[in-house]
Amino acid sequence: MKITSCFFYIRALTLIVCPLANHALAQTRESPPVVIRVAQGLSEDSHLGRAVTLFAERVARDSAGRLTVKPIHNGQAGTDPKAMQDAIEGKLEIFVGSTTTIVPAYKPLAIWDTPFLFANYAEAHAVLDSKVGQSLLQGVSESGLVGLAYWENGFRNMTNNLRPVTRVEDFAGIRLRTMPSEAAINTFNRLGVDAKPLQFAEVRAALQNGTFDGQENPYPTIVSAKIHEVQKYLTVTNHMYTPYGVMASRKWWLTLTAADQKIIRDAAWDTRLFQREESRKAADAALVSIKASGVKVDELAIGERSRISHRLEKVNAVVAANVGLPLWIETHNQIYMYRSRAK
Ligand code: TK8
Repeated sequence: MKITSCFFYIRALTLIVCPLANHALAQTRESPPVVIRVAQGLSEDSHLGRAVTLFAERVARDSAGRLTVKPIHNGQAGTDPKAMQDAIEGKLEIFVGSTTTIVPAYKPLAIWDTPFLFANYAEAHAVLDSKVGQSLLQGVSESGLVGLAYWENGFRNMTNNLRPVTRVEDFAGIRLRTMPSEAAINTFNRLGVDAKPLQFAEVRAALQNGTFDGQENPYPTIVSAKIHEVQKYLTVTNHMYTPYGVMASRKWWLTLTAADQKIIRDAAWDTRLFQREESRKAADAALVSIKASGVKVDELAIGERSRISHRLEKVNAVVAANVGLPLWIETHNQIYMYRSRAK
């Protein structure tokens, strides 16, 4: 090969390769491939597990495969507080947990622990997605987490091994596991229960070995953790609606480009509709499974719900003080507005 033609080849090669290499470099600099671990406490086939799968597909699609979601199901990333702490420290990218379990990191979220706050699913969804719900979610960033969306754990119902509970008096002395939240503990203690917090992952064993007599959770969560297999009685109390918070690590979030943040935020937000729908269907199916497994399911006797609400007025006052009166009032205004429109 002559020197001149050799030079020509090298020159041609540089012209082709250099722009490609530069382009790849620019891409890497702006938006490197990202792995997003998403930890959640229920099984892979639960409504929550399937929602995380959908979220993963959506993120992969919208980022052309550059952002990869790696779900961690069944609490395999550790207890809820551990996963939350890891997210705060930047050791985990996203944590999906009951807002109640996030209260220790961001107190105002305790507003959602108000007993009997929501009358039905539609009302809960409307208020959570309203201005007051969303600005609360934005406030979470003070805690080291970034709130992306509210998904649904659902209306909670009480189970136990001691006796059927249909009247206020029946709650007496039941050793009940609650979530680690002041409002949850106060609610049940006011009803005469001996309420103590315990990590969700340990609930089944604690019921089985008799450390606790009962617990309270939405139907699909009970079934996902096989809690119904170690419980005799369930009362349809619907005493609290717990949202799930889809929470990103703020430390990690701030390393992302605005475009990637948008892809992830939009995917979490849009997935809420699928997740809530699946959660509702799962609640119906789970109740059937719970009954089929031999658990006796009771309703509260007529008039008992208002007796219970009356007993819980002091709990409301504590929640209002903890979250601040403006948030308390704004939330209740939003609920009343929704109710008057829904009529
Ligand atoms: C799942 C928890 C759980 C919660 C609880 O990780 O602790 O009782 O209801 O569902 O979020």
